[in-house]
Amino acid sequence: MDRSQKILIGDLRAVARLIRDIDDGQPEAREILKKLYPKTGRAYIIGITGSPGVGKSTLVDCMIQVLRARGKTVGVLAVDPTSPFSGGAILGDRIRMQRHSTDEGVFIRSLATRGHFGGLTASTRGAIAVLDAMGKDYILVETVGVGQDEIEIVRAAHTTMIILVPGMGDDIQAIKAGILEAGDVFVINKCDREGAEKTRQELQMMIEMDKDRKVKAGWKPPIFATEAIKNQGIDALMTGIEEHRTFLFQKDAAYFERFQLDRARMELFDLVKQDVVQSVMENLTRTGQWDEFIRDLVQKKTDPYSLSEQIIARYLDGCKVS
Ligand SMILES: Nc1nc2c(ncn2[C@@H]2O[C@H](COP(=O)(O)OP(=O)(O)OP(=O)(O)O)[C@@H](O)[C@H]2O)c(=O)[nH]1
Ligand SMILES: [Mg+2]
Repeated sequence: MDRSQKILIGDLRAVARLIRDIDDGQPEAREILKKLYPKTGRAYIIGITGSPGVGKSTLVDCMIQVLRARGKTVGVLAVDPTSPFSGGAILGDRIRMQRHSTDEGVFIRSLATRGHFGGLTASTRGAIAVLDAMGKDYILVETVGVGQDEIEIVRAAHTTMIILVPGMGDDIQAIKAGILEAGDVFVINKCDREGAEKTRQELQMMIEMDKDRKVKAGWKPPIFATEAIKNQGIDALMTGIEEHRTFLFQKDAAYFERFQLDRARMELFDLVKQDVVQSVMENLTRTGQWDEFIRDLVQKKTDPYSLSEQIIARYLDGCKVS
């Protein structure tokens, strides 16, 4: 049995090894992913994002419990680019979700993406594909932060959940650009804290003002209040996620088709971007040319525009910078 077949029958050691190889950027992992790709597309993917410490892992733990009670199998990926060596955060995730560690229907892994150029999005997609191919019904992807990188990561999700906590007024302003449009479902966690209602109102106002395509298409992102440490508000949240799922799949055929096309487009775009930059950079750095270019720039011997055009002409034969 080859490695891809082992994934398909859910061999846990093979799955763990493949995800590690993806994280390490092993070329062999890519070959296996090629074989698995046609077998993916069954799982429902939920992206969970929010600033450090808002309670993402605690919520994920609650969500696992609900999904397991419904007889669903669950894969969890904790993506943590900030701690390249399994540091505190990931250790914390493991502990928080430990009660599920002996459950065969749950598979939890963390990704740190060690040692290669900006490959976090591709690695996360790869790891999601592995969990999908092994047959998990739901895949929960936790990413830390509310910036551009996280938006890229959550583009692989069907439903994107953005988590805030009370009294994050500044944070709400900060997420205004970009991430608000990415949110399908909003959660205000730690509702035991003061200011939950005010945060909800601020967020509500921003959603009302938002003129993006999702709202136009007829989905108005709901806001849920939770207290994850006490398992409060989770059922309503899960119902909200299911409603979004129904909306996505059943609104109308054209909407779903566009959603599928958008996702495939982004998937290929992200990968091409990563592959091109990575291979060109590897070449340039190996030959020492990159450092030369940088020195030339500092000494004003040339300009970055000409250099970039020169690089494109050399490495991407036939492509022109317009
Ligand atoms: N008061 C209160 N504390 C909570 C709640 N939910 C989680 N916490 C606590 O908040 C802390 C952070 O929770 P995590 O679930 O690790 O948060 P996270 O967003 O996954 O954190 P990172 O992965 O490090 O970004 C822990 O000490 C939790 O016990 C809540 O509803 N109320
Ligand atoms: Mg966490």
